[in-house]
Amino acid sequence: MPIAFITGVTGQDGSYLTELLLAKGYHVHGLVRRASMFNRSRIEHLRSDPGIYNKSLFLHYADLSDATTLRRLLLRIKPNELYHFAGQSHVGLSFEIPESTVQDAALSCLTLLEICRDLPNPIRFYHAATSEVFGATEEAPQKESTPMRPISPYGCAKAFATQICRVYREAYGIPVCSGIAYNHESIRRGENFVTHKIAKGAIQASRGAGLPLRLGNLAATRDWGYAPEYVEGMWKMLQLKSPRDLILATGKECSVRDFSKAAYAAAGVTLAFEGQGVKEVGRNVKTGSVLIQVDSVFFRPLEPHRLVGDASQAKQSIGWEAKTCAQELAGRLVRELQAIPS
Ligand code: G4F
Repeated sequence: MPIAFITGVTGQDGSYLTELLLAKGYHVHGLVRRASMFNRSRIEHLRSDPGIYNKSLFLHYADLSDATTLRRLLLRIKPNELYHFAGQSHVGLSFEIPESTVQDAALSCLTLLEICRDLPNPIRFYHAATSEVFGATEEAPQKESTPMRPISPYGCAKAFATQICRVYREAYGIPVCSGIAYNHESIRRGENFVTHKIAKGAIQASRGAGLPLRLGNLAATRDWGYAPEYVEGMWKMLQLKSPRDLILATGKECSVRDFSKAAYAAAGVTLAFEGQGVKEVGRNVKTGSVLIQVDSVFFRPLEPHRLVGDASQAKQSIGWEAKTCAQELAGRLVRELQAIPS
């Protein structure tokens, strides 16, 4: 039975991947950051299942900076596959806390590679890279060959990690690959990411509750897909005989404004936008009330140009293709959040 080790097992991708791997008969070992209060809500349904917890799912508590502990764990567990997701991943926040973000996103990856280099048995290693490495790119859609031009501390750290993974693959033969994943969302996404924030705002607006939702750059566009589909692509990437870097994306762009319209429509509210820049508002077409306002607090010092990915190599080499587009995703998030008892 294959054994996987997942850093960031309590996050969105870690939790979906855990479910996928358990269903495939893996034993999954997850790394959880030490804290006085744990946030394990995304895997609580697995942790509280006596047929799963400590039978096929095992949790280990350590920080990414505890290199000795990580080495000891990997030597003892001897995983076949390692998925590295852990770390601060909010782009806006990375401008506020750049040092710890770079520590998490860049140096921890190097630490894990160094450990893998010394292990007696090779571990297949998935590194969670991101479209943020392309930043101010002039090419759209981006391909695996598109030059990296990151424009955030997080993007810079991920660009380093992606490059160092390639170096260790080529120099030491470590079977490591970086999945250059574009935004992938679900109801397990943190509430400070824009899709979750909008879906929640749409539900509140449909119930007639609360103040207008405050958002940042409405014109920003992203290539948004559905997270469970992406973790399947990540697993497939590691099954390649010679793992290589691949883009995981839908290939379609959607603005924050259009995502909001789709989410509010799914909640039964028709939105129309008027005004420009920080004066732009989203109104309820029926009642005329302002439901969305722009707040410059949520703007970032720099915003990527046009992040949209060409995933044709993933289709060719691992048969992976995104199925859910941004509009469908918006509706899905609203319906799934509505179904959660409050
Ligand atoms: O939801 P976001 O914060 O995601 P972002 O910055 O694209 O990053 C996510 O996807 C990347 C690619 O996969 C990952 F590397 C990264 O780790 C993370 O998972 O923001 C999306 C867009 C941005 O352009 C932002 O400026 O939405 C814009 N936005 C507008 N108003 C907002 C808001 N973003 C947030 N978080 N909150 C707002 O109120």
